Amino acid sequence: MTVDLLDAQAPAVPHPPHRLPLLGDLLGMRPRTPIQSITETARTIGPIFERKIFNRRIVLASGPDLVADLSDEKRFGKFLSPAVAALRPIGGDGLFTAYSSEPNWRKAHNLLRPAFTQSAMRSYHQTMLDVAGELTRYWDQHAGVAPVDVSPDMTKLTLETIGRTGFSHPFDSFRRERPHPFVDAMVGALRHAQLRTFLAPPVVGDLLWRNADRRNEQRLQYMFGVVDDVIRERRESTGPRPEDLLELMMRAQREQDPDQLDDRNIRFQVITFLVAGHETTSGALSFALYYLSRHPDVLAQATAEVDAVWGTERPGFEQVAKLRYVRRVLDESLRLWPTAPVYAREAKQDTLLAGRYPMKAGDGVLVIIPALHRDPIWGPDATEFNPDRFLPEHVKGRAPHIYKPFGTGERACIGRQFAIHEAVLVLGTILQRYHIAGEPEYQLRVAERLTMLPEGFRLTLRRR
Ligand code: MNH
Repeated sequence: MTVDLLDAQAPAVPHPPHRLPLLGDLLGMRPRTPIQSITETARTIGPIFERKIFNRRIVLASGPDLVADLSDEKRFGKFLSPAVAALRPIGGDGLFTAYSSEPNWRKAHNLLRPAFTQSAMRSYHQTMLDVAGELTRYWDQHAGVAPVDVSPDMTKLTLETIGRTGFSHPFDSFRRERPHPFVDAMVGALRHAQLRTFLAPPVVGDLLWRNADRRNEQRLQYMFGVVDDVIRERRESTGPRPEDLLELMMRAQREQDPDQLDDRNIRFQVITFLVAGHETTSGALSFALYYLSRHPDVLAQATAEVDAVWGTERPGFEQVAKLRYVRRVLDESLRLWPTAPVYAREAKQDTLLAGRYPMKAGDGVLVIIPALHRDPIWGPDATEFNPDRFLPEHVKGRAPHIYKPFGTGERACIGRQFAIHEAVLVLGTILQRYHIAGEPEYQLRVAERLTMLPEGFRLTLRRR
């Protein structure tokens, strides 16, 4: 017997007040900061609601019970939200933008997972240290002279790290006045994809966008060209082969591994790692530095830990994970500002979400991570910064599935260990070398691109 779930007595999903014909809930949105706008809506409307923009209806969830249920991998899987689907021209069937049903997703997942285990991080450690050293050489020129603009410098650092560990390809970020043209093209293409999803009214949209689309096509062709050159050079090189992500993919081709990827897919993986692997970690570092600069007690405790564990030496691989307090600062920063703020799930079958809301197979729900991370389940001080929340004794007693900065299930972030090792290493390096101070009058402003980053946040540095 089949039951039509839509006939069941189900509560309607609430929507914001003042819905208009055609425009729907568009006027309630701040187009430049949609996630922050949605997070505020969640606080007033509750843990699940829908938004209708033009004719597109989107269900958004942030309640712990809903997110826990959506984590059931038997009934739900990754959904490509409109914002992620818009990245397909950039990421193709690379890991992040692939549909789980595409064969290349599992092949790439099997092939690349070994490169992201905790032990694999050992092989990236020296490169990460080298790049952190380039940051401090660059910052030394500013120490005691002028404040540094944190987010753009963190973005230089993380792009450089993923470029070198992934593909042995330096972007020379700290030696340039202007960003590398590849970075301009990538940022332009990402911005284009985002604007195109949120600001394209049906029908007239395509005409209005024709010129912008053509410029974007040029950006993509340029990016593909750069990556294809890297791949070709590697294939033709007779010298020693670096051990990086690219080599893993090239070796699988040479050895006819069942999980081998073709050239077109390798290109999409390279671009995917450059995109997914840098702005998220950059934001995490920037928010952590922001909170350190705002909480003198936390800063003192973190600095004391670095001094106790690292002294004045360059840290070895094992010494990074020993910065337990710095790690908690990072975890708590990612709680308040999960820099990849949304992931989406779809029903694999007709089902009731959390036993209440009917979903048809293929229906999608967006998880609003910042709202989940500020849910009252975190306590009356949920919006306050407090790294002690991540003390082992507190983590142990906590409900599962209420902390999701890296997504969920088999489509969760493959780069999690990479990001954590890099971020803790860099925070330790900065605390070891500088007294940092924010500007007292600075008010946190969070810019939203594909990710979230503090904007206009500057630090004054003094060598210790
Ligand atoms: Mn990452 C997927 C957050 C760093 C590479 N990443 C995800 C998802 C989240 C996420 C959330 C799940 C998205 C979804 O379900 O649609 N990632 C982060 C955060 C950081 C981060 C908050 C840093 C902090 N990510 C990194 C780094 C890399 C990386 C560093 C690479 C070196 N992430 C990925 C890839 C995926 C992903 C690749 C897609 C994995 C898959 O679907 O198989």
